Amino acid sequence: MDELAELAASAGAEISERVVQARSAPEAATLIGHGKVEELAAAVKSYAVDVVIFDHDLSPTQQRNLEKALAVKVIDRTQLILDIFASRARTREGRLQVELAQLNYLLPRLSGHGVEMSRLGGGIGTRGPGETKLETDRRRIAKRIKKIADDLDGVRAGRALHRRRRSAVPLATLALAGYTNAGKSTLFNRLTQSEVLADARMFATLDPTVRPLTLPSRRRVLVSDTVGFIGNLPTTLVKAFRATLEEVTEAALVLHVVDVSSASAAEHTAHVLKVLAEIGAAEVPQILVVNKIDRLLASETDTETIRRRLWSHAGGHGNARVVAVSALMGAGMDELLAAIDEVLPVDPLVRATLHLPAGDGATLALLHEFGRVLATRYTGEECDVDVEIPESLSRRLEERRAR
Ligand SMILES: Nc1nc2c(ncn2[C@@H]2O[C@H](COP(=O)(O)OP(=O)(O)OP(=O)(O)O)[C@@H](O)[C@H]2O)c(=O)[nH]1
Ligand SMILES: [Mg+2]
Repeated sequence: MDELAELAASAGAEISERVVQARSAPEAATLIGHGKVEELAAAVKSYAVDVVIFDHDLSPTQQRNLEKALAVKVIDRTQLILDIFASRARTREGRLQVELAQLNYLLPRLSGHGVEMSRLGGGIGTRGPGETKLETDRRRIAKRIKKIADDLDGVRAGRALHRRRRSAVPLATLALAGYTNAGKSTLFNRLTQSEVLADARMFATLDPTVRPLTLPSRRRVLVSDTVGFIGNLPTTLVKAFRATLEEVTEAALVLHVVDVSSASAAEHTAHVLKVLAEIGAAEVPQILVVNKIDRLLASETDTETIRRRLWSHAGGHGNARVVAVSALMGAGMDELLAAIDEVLPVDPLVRATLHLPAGDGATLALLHEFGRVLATRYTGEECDVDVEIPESLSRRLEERRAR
């Protein structure tokens, strides 16, 4: 309920009243049962509320019955989150993703309306002979979904190209991931000296942002800030943001940020680990960044204690590096940077056979300087060189030859 209140506040709502109903089973018509509906109706009147938000999925019938009985708008948690997303999406891809999620949410609900919406109506040219409104609605939505999916494919192809270009330059990506409000954007700003929006509202970040960062080892990497996670998100919604989450799956290292000052920190950690596994990022090396330690008592900041607490709800991953920081105050940044340098899979060595013009002294010199030349075979004007070199050099050479 606290999380729902926070979400509602993030959507711009003011909370007038919380009502809790305990039942052995949900009631089919109204979820909460008649007596409770009456009590709720009285509260709606006395506080003059505009909207009632349920922390439970509502069936289309329940939603309709409740709206009739309460005479105000009734929404559930998913719709609230969709509303927040819709108001935050800035990029074209973000907007398309949100619309896709909204339509996917709507489609199964339409079928629920079956009987009422099957009325034949006017609207010349909107439907064929004998076609029901439901069918036209479904078809229109399905068509729109298809169109958005195509548009998204286009946007994603462009993005994949971007990422390929990015990976042609040997820069690893660090992805910030974590529960909404954990402090990812604050840490992003701290690490990269940027000023992306960091805000107490949930889901402040929707579209990924990427900035360069130079590590103490002088290696340059890219840091990517991403959309936050939240519990009980319908899979259709999660899927709509798959593209954004690709930043995480394709990263060399995930900085899993958790707000340790939250009473639910352990649940949040477990949830994020679960989602990371679902999107195929379970194998990506991870550092658990324990954030907001400025809010803890000094006696609570012991890393081992924190680790035990955070892993109480999660299986596995218990051996990830844990670094305690305060992104807001800047504490622990040196430790975090050192940990990144240690954990980041370094430019690994690759074996290759290069086919070069025999006169390409510059390349041969590079190979000798940065790698190991195992054998050289000359055939006339050309030569084959067996080498063991850092991947970044191999990529640089390929790129040079492609030009
Ligand atoms: N006390 C304290 N507050 C912090 C710290 N880091 C972030 N915050 C606050 O936590 C709130 C959320 O921070 P963000 O950086 O926007 O969090 P986020 O993870 O990017 O959140 P979303 O983008 O909404 O998922 C803001 O009000 C920050 O000022 C910290 O180390 N200490
Ligand atoms: Mg953010």
